[in-house]
Amino acid sequence: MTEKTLEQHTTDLNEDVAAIINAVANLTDEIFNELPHRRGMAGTKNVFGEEQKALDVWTNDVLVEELMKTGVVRTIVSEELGEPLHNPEETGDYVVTLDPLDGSSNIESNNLFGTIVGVHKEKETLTKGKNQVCAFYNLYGPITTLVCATKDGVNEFVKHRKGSTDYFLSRKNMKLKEPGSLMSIGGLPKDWTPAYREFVQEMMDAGKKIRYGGAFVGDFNQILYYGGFFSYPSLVDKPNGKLRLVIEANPMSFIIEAAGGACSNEKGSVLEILPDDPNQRTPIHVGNKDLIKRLEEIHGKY
Ligand code: AFP
Repeated sequence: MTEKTLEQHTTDLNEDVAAIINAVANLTDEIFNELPHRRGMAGTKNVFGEEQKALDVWTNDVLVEELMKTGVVRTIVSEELGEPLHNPEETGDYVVTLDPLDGSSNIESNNLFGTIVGVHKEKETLTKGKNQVCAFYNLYGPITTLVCATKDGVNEFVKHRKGSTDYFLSRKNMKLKEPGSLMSIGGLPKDWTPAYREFVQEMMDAGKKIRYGGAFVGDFNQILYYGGFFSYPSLVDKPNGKLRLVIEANPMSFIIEAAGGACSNEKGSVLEILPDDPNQRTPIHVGNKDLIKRLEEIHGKY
């Protein structure tokens, strides 16, 4: 029997949430086909002072336009916009967070990158990650997949390139494997805190294998498949680490919890943090529950 398409799957969801997922999914071909042609700099900087790649800027523009067209999105918080963008009609119940091209420094080296989306149905623009109703990401890899989570679970859809070009359900109700085998760790080891060093040493002694590719979407995706953990920890001179709470850490934390895992900022769940700035950063650790628990135990000793 042929598996369900993404569009068929979304008919089981709230229709507004379905419209948001399909708006992003329907742009996959357009974005994918553009990838080889926009690998240079756009010549502008985002709010983090980082040079924007042509592809980042372009992808942001097409996604924002399509999401606003759904009529259900009130506000978009995007890495590339700087400030939240409000729908001028002030209609729509949803706040959508967007990292249009996560891992954009991988564009030139041709390593993995993708799009991360979080969906909130809240009056406030900035709310806790636990209030998300859905989160998903698109991975434009050799095989293009869309991994989508609601509180009911996580499913992976694969984009077909022969015959029908729809997304088809490829992994149903994904759960992290026990025991997890991988660790994917960001930040320079010389800048790790003593607590984090102790944790990593324990994980290495326990036989975890290191695999890191430099894009949260790609690194997270392998943890979702093999189990283990992904970290971008607090660093000695950067206590908030590197990754953005609202657009990166929250959607991925929501997905890991829906897959039976846990998330942490070294003190507690990332999903409990009330953001006060759309661009704030947080240490982030996502993975199997027992590993995240152990990470917090070790940090608690210091
Ligand atoms: P870019 O989008 O600037 O490439 O940053 C990617 C990212 O935000 C996240 O996707 C990675 O996990 C992390 O930064 C990689 O950072 P390092 O280059 O310090 O490993």
